[in-house]
Amino acid sequence: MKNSLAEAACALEGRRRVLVATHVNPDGDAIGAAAAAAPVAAAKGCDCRLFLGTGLPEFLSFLPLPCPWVRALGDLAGWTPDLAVAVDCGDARRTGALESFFKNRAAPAPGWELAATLNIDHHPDNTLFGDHNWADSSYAATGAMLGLLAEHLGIPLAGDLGWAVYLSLVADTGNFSFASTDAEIFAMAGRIVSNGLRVAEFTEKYENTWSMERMRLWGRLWSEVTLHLNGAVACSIVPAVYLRELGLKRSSLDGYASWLRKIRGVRVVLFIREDEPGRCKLSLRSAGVDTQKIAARFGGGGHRNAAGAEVDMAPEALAGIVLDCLKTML
Ligand SMILES: [Mn+2]
Repeated sequence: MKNSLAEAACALEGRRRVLVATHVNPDGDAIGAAAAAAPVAAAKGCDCRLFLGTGLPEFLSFLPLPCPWVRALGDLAGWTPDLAVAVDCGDARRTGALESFFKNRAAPAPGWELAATLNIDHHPDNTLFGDHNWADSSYAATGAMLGLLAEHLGIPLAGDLGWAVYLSLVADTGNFSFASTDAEIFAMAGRIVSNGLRVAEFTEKYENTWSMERMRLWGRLWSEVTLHLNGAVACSIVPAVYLRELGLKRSSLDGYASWLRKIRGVRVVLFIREDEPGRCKLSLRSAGVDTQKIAARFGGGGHRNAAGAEVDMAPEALAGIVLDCLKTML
């Protein structure tokens, strides 16, 4: 019962107002899982809101959202949840402005003292920070867990809910290509398609949407990739000025790191985005090398094959340290 689908289903019982939150700078699984959680709660009779503290990324704005969303808690304008659900967050810190609520139940506004918390996630280092939890790293995507929860409650994965769960599956399996892509994932995708999702229509909205500026940025970065440790590591650094010059947002780099795995012989991708002088986002992608261990050294987290951290350091210095770590691991 503890830490299970049953516990998650039970946590929804008798709730009236459910706030769904996900991690800052959300990816496809985060938005898909959040958008899937709302109809699940709504089917139990709840009024729902989404909290997206860092906004809805442009490349995911095609997804129909099931309920109103807010960027700041103040925008809830007196609407008070009796359950707050965090999806795709390994720990409370990932929820941004809701961190102290999820961590210590510090009420951001009067009335919040009565709200319980539910944590649904698939990160292996999940800290079980909810009053109720369902954390299981055997799932390829948090959205797949929401899909199972919906089906458990008798809600078919169709319409907008189908789109939300499908987005999660596609995003966290790298278009059904990572090791986490198992028969269950294909079976769930199959049920969604049986229920009416048109794959080509989804792909058109999700994939074929690039601006020329984004294409130019990737081209520039690809021309500057360096190889290390006998070709086993590909390293790419994005100075902040590149994005500024092209008028691009950070989200224009989503998916970039995984692409470098295409280089023959590369087992680890080391990708560093400079956000401001002395502050970087480190992203690691690998085949079989435990990158979560490296990210954890910098206070970050993630999965074995995909991990990241925010680091106060210059990009070149950070690259040097990570390459030293990798030298002992490869
Ligand atoms: Mn995920």
